[in-house]
Amino acid sequence: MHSLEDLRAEAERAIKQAGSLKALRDAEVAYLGRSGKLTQILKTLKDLPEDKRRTMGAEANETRKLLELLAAERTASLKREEYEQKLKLERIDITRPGKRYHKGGLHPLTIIRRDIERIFGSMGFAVAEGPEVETEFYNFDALNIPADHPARDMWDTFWIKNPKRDPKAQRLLLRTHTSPVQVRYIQKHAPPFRIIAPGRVFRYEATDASHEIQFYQLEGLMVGRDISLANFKQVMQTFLGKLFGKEMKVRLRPSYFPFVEPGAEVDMSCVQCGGHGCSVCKHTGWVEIAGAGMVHPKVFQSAGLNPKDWQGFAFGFGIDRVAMMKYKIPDIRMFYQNDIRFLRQF
Ligand code: FA5
Repeated sequence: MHSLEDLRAEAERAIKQAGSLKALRDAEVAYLGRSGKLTQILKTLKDLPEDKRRTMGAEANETRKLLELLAAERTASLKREEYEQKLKLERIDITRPGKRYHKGGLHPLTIIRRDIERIFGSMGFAVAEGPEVETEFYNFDALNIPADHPARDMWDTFWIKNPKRDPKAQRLLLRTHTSPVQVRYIQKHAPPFRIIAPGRVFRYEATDASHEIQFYQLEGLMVGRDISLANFKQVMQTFLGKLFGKEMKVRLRPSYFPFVEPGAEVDMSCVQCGGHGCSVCKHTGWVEIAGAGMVHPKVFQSAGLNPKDWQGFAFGFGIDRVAMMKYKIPDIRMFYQNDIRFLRQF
């Protein structure tokens, strides 16, 4: 009897003190399980004399019931405790500031390219494209720049190795300007037409605040029976006015590009100082933005068009340079460094 009482006290303690459901399960197995201590006692009953067996059997069964009841209560309270603990840990503090969600944004060059396309679109210009890996023919020859022409030096070129060493294959290069798109477009479309061709170009040259080895150009081409440079000046002035949101002046200076005749450099009034003179325009009031001119008869010929029937203007400017002026960015290389502090400002 003594040992049953001891066992009961011991088991009660173990059940009450079980700090987790796992510890409680262990205590239940240790006392009430198939080879648990109480079960062992019940097994020895059969060896006792009849009267002792009865009282002891009744006591042992009572003990078992009591312990089972205690264990059930303890299970319930442990489950409640664990649940409350979980609630406490998972509590959501709705007064805390939320986690900041970083949205992606458009690159400034993408933004300005889309603006430019929209403005020219409103003036009836379609968008054309050409390959970045170009043939020597479209980048140079068809633009009246034969292999021995000194003007080839105007464009420092990345040449692409001919892997098959096929002597008859066209030499390939990374296009140095978007002008080859003029030829590709004229070959496939009947005039009159007006297009712009934005795209990436490459030059094998040293970089500085206004020069990159890869940058974006925008080519423009308008062909008809009587298109003139006066039309070009008006188109340019309208375009710049819309892009910068104020009246802009444009002036043309004679210049040379083999694929136009006459050729010109295009200056616009300085956005920074409004034409009064500042460090951006080197105190001239003008900033150079593009090359332009009337499409050379030889270009029409190499694209299969009769220059006696058609004429038109072409121009090409650096999108990066225009973006620099619009957003007042001092160094072109900032566009390509992927510095998130820079990019987030747009
Ligand atoms: C040309 O590339 C001619 N294809 C433009 C043209 C088109 C003339 C049609 C006539 C008719 P140029 O090499 O000057 O020209 O480049 C044109 C513009 O590209 C420059 O005015 C400048 O804005 C930009 N540019 C030139 N080199 C760089 C460079 N390394 N980095 C950034 N922008 C450049």
